[in-house]
Amino acid sequence: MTTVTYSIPNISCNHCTHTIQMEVSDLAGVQSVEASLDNKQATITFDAPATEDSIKSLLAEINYPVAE
Ligand SMILES: [Cu+2]
Repeated sequence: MTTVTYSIPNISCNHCTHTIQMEVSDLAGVQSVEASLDNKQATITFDAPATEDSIKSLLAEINYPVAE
């Protein structure tokens, strides 16, 4: 199990955090998603088949790209 916190500048309201939590939770292998409006971050716990790349790709697709 891996837990990673991503910085996501596009988070601007509670709808954003809700969308991220719903969409990322649907990815196979993702165990938990905690998105924070205050920090503009999402902390995601996952296992195979999810990977950092697949999570970042999904976030970019739904318009919440991860800041590098
Ligand atoms: Cu929003």
